[in-house]
Amino acid sequence: MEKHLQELLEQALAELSAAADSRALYEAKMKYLGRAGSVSALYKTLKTLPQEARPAYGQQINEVRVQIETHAEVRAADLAASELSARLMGEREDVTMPGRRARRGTLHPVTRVKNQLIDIFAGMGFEIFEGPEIENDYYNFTALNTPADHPARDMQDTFYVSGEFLLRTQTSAGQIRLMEKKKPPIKMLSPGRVFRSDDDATHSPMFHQMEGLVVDKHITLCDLQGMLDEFARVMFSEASKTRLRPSYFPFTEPSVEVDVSCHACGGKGCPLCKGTGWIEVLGAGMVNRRVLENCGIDPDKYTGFAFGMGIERIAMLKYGINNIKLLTENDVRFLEQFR
Ligand code: 2U9
Repeated sequence: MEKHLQELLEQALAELSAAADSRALYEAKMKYLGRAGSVSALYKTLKTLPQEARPAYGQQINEVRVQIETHAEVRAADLAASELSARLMGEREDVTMPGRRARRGTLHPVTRVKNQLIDIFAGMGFEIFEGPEIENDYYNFTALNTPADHPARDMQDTFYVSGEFLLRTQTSAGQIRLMEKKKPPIKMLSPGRVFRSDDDATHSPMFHQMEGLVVDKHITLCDLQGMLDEFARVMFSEASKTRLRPSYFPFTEPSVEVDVSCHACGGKGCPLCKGTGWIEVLGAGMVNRRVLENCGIDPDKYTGFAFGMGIERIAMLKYGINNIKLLTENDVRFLEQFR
């Protein structure tokens, strides 16, 4: 090989070897093999040579070009491999590093109490039935023996949607719908949202109710109290007792308010039970015979008991919550206490 070609080749190979990265390698290669590169310039000198000298010189230039190309390829592969491994080293994950702990959510206290109530009553054989939130006047009031002039129908208590349609004030409206279709024995539990125009520290315009209904032959108030005793023991304390006080609801006769012995003081008297030893927890009674008749059930053959409670009230009593608004504010500091 001609001396100047040999020198050019050695210089090119040295520069390719010295290239520190792919970019520098590309530039070094272009310096020799690019359109304006030194090797390309050599090809242009061919036509200045005598005809017979051209093939041998041309072959030598080719050899220089091929050697530069081959060396550039080998060098490119080396650089790509070392650049990849440097990148991988930089990105390497430390699998032994402790993970960032994800903050786990909690069930809302109303959901917890609702689930617990469903567990208790489903365990006693109650079926769950959820009716519509928008009801008509008949199912929400008339069928439940609440006549047209009853104060519960007052515009100030009930949210009317339009005409005869309203936001249900009690889940028992849906129970009537089911009773029209299903004949006794009936044992159903209706959890759901209800709406009343009421707003203070213990009342909210929307709250959750749980109403239960049992209709069969020979059902008595004793059956009701036995079942509520079991509910109070599971929900509040193993030592809980219940007592019934006379009351009035249009849909039950007789009607009762149900008190549970205070779970905070065991019945001795404390601020929670206002010194009485008892806490009013729910309302109940024997289903009014007119309600049974409205659903096509013969009240001389069948009797039934019904009860109703506000789930927020149970949650407030159970967890010592003094303002119902805490249950709708969704303050995480409040909610995360319920684990
Ligand atoms: C049918 C017939 C009667 C359900 C009952 C109560 C008594 C009661 C209140 C408790 C607190 C509503 O959420 S609250 O404001 N409920 O006192 N509810 S008896 O009576 C029924 C249910 C269904 C067919």
